[in-house]
Amino acid sequence: MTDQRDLPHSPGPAGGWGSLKGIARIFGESWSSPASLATLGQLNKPKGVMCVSCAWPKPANYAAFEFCENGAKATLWELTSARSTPAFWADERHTVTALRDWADHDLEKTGRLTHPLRYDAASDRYVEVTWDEAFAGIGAALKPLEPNDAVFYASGHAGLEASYLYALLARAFGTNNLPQSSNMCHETTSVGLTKVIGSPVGTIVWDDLAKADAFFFFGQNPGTNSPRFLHPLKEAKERGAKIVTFNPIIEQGLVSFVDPQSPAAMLTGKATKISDQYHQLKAGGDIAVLLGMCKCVVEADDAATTAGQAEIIDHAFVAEHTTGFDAFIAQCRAADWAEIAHESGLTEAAIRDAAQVYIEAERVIGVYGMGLTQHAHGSLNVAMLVNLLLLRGNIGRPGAGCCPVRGHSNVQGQRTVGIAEKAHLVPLDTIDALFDITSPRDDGMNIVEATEGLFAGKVRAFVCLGGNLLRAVPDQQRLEQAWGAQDLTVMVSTKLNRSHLFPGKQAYILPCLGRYEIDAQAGGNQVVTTEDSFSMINGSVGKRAPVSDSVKSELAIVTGIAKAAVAPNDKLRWDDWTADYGLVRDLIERTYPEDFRDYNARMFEPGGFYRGNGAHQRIWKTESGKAVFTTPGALNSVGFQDAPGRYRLMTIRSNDQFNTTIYGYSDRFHGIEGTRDVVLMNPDDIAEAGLHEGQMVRMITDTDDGVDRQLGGLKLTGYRLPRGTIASYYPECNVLVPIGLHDDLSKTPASKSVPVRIVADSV
Ligand SMILES: Nc1nc2c(c(=O)[nH]1)N[C@H]1C(S)=C(S)[C@@H](COP(=O)(O)OP(=O)(O)OC[C@H]3O[C@@H](n4cnc5c(=O)[nH]c(N)nc54)[C@H](O)[C@@H]3O)O[C@H]1N2
Ligand SMILES: Nc1nc2c(c(=O)[nH]1)N[C@H]1C(S)=C(S)[C@@H](COP(=O)(O)OP(=O)(O)OC[C@H]3O[C@@H](n4cnc5c(=O)[nH]c(N)nc54)[C@H](O)[C@@H]3O)O[C@H]1N2
Ligand SMILES: [Mo]
Repeated sequence: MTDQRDLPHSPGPAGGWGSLKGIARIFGESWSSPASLATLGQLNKPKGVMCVSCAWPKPANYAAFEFCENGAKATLWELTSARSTPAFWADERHTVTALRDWADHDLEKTGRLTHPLRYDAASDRYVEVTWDEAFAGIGAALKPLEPNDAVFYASGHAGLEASYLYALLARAFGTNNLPQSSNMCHETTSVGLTKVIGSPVGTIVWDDLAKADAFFFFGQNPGTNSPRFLHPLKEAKERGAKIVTFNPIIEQGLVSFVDPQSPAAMLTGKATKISDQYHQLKAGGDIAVLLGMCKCVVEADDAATTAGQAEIIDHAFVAEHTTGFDAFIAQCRAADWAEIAHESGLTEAAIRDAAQVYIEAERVIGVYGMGLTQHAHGSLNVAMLVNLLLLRGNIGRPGAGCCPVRGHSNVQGQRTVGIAEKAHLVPLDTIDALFDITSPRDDGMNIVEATEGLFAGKVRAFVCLGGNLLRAVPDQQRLEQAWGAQDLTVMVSTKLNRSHLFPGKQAYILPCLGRYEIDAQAGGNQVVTTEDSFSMINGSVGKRAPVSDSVKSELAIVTGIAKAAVAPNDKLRWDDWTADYGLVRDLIERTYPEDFRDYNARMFEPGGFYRGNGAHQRIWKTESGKAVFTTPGALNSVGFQDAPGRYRLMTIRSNDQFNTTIYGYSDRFHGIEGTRDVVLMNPDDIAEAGLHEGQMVRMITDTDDGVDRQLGGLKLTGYRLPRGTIASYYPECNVLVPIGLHDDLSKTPASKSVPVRIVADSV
């Protein structure tokens, strides 16, 4: 267990007064009105508003304040009283070109977008247009295109209703080019987990959290990215459950937590210790760790069998439910500890300690996030975690399972209702029959393919339902050059961001309502629904006055574009659907009857209604109909060889950001204040490289694909990290990530293991 004194800073526990100070600072900075505080009290409760931050589930037995530090920040950030009106563009300093020198934080701080805007190349500014002009312009630009030359991206914000119609718009237009933010995120889960257990999503539900005896965290950071998770973890610790963490960096939320909801804890400062064991493995070292742990389980089972004791491996489960067991355990037996230690950066003893917790626990949940998914062999990482769980039947029974923690609040749900570039994932025959259209049957492009399509000049138009692709995607500099060459760019957004500053030949920014606002349509005020990480569907009701009379709901924008771009027919009732979202929910239910039974009636059930999951009931929708043990073909998940002076760069999140939205420059958990331009590195690595702490350095991507990728102006900061693993912030680092470096199965960019060199910066 790492002692906090080993860290270069004293972050204090997650939660506690620090979290309240963090909220108060954003409240001050974002100029939210005091009324916005009332909105916080409505978050994540039935008939309240579902938080726009992460996808962590909402408990049926909710607390008085069912929000966290970062949910509050995201809420206040959206409820800012600052407005980015057309007048902003009248200022002579605000040309699109000039704004490229602005930081992400400053662009978003201009406030909520209030009017539809069109790019005017002559003045290099955006100018106000009417909605009719915008839709007509977009329709006219889309119609002449080859359908597969247009891309319809979604970042997991928009609700299920708008998302379903967005997918319908793309297919009626003639393409399956429906990439989504999960392509950069949990696509590894969608593809890798499906391959081994037949489920593209996690298998646990809320009740399982209260029953598990042990949690194993692989590369997920609840303290920053899903802080409400800390409450069930605290409860788990109080009833004696064990938590074991594998993470190259110390994440404070996995060390200790003070529950801000508990007056006693707040007043005494009494923190709950979260992780019993914290193992700082090398970035990309998880396959070796998991192989080592599985080896221990196999050895323990052999020993128990020899001694006539109860088996450790659940052989009945293995025989009935799995394939590939014999080959896998043969590899476990043959695995060499020296190699495992070398590849993981951990000692055999440390891995044995972790395995012992696994062996002793009756019910285990394996939790993971970007630390497993964003690697060249990310799918293998996921399969290895599944191997460990399968050995003792830890999937599909109470208190046990696999828990990938999702990102955006509706990222999982958008996939459920058809935003998918892979044709076989969507019931296209049903959709065609419902709407009298002919959906294309060929696969569309994911984000990596669409980005390569842009580099090749093949992609001619991009419509973005939320997001900030130019910051989120690898090879940022190359993308900025290619993006503006398109015929059309359309961004449905709440705030200004860098993606708006590289307009296509025709370019529109379409401002949308946020989820907190009243969504009034011809049929009355509307509800939107979202799906969380546990496949629960929740209704969300906006309660605040819209940010301006000139913004539209995401659904109304989708139907506006559809009417302008898609041939009309009697079954495409875009106006009726806009008037009443309940009709759209009926359509979703007809398209996915098993998942959405009685949808309109059930959407306000406390905690949401469960969409169901085969693997949760041990129904394996894999090729063989069984859960699959995977024999690893690699011992680390990085896509390159180690070499002297070559480091594994992991791109990390600060506690003061939501993806490309930078709230501020205070990352108190990592102890980085006032700047994001840093590289964190082991002091011994710094010395060996002949550099010194505090020096300005430059990172250079160490690949030989002929592309020069560099990022300078970074302060070298000594940090407790394994040798060879370094860390720096996302999204700034995306200039360094090659588009071709991605998970081999799912093409999720390998943002947690980028090969870089470090040199002193001359500036
Ligand atoms: N406040 C806030 N909340 C968020 C977000 C945000 O940016 N800010 N983003 C949202 C989104 S879209 C997503 S997808 C989720 C992301 O949430 P997470 O999945 O937690 O993502 P990260 O913080 O990028 O990375 C997780 C952890 O992986 C560790 N790690 C890196 N490499 C390795 C490795 O090789 N092995 C192991 N075992 N660990 C490794 C990192 O140190 C980090 O602690 O959060 C969502 N919630
Ligand atoms: N190097 C590196 N790259 C990464 C990652 C990493 O860890 N490292 N993480 C990846 C991950 S996990 C993800 S999910 C992607 C995220 O990529 P994106 O989803 O593309 O990016 P976001 O930052 O979430 O998008 C922010 C923008 O969304 C808009 N927005 C906010 N709320 C709403 C809304 O309610 N509706 C609409 N229409 N728009 C809204 C605002 O204009 C805001 O500027 O980035 C990926 N890129
Ligand atoms: Mo994500």
